[in-house]
Amino acid sequence: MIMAVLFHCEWEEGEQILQDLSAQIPDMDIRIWPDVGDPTEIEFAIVWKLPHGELAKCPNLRAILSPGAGVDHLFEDLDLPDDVPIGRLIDPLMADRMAEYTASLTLWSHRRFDDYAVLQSRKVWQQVAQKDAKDRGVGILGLGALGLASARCLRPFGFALSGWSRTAKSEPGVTCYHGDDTLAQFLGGAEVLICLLPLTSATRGILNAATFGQMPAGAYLINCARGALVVEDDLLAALDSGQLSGAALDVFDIEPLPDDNPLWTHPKVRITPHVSSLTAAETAAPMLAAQILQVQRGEPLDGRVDPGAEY
Ligand code: NDP
Ligand code: OXD
Repeated sequence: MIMAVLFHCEWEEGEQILQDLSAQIPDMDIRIWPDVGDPTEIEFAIVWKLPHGELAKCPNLRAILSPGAGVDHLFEDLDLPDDVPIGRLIDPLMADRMAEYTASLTLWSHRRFDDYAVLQSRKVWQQVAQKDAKDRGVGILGLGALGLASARCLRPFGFALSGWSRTAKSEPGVTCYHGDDTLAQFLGGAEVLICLLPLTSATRGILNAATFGQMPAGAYLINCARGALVVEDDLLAALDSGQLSGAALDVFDIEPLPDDNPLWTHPKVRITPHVSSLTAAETAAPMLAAQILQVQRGEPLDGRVDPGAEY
């Protein structure tokens, strides 16, 4: 019987991932969706935002692999087969890329460059009060692969670092909180909040009027995870009231961000187009090929997702 891989990834890097995969698993028949052929021949799916219902048509799937770190795009498919292992990328290069982004924006906010940009626009020579890093609380929502890399990148600056996760964690130089009961306490110390949570049923809309209200007045939000973690109207209200001093947003509920979205022109918002940590073919293709081989050999799957937790 022919065994095939279904591939769907519309990123610019998708073409290179495909080429590298073809070289690394030459005996596999890679089929680019929608040219699935006989769906009973599909053994593996490497898919990003595949239209919902398509995986359910492949009865012999042995693994579903995300070419990114997030798997919310899979769990949003109500017809996702529930008995097939799901793998995601845990890639040190992506962690480095994310840490560069979150550290840059943390320093940007800490050193008040937005305030200086406003003063410059008015030709005002004025020094703004500056805290030392040890007095600046930086909180990281999500202490997983990317959250931990961000914490480790920021640690040498001496910030008062804290992190929040679902299960207990221990990380030098980071005050670790876990579980819903500790969220308010964690947020109370987050003058800069870096969001690196997966989007799940438990985290959707977690950043809202109530949780913004638990942060110190004038806190700064950096969201690199998923747009739907944030209630956008509440974010706009918190920015307008001054509860938040600003936000750096890389991800949005609807991407690309529609032209008429007020975030585009909000003076306190910095926008990047979902670039904080792009998948790199150079590292992703070998990891995806290795995941396929692991399943074929009956070995544990790297980056295996817990379907109950949705990440
Ligand atoms: P991980 O799964 O490694 O880490 C997720 C972290 O969130 C873990 O610490 C986990 O807790 C915590 N968490 C999950 N659910 C809850 C909850 N209900 N309450 C408290 N904590 C929770 O993910 P990654 O670090 O690899 O990636 C994080 C997200 O970043 C991805 O899901 C994706 O959406 C986004 N991303 C964005 C990119 C971009 O370019 N903008 C690029 C790559 C990823 P615990 O440790 O206890 O399990
Ligand atoms: C990812 C992403 O999850 O790029 O990898 O958003």
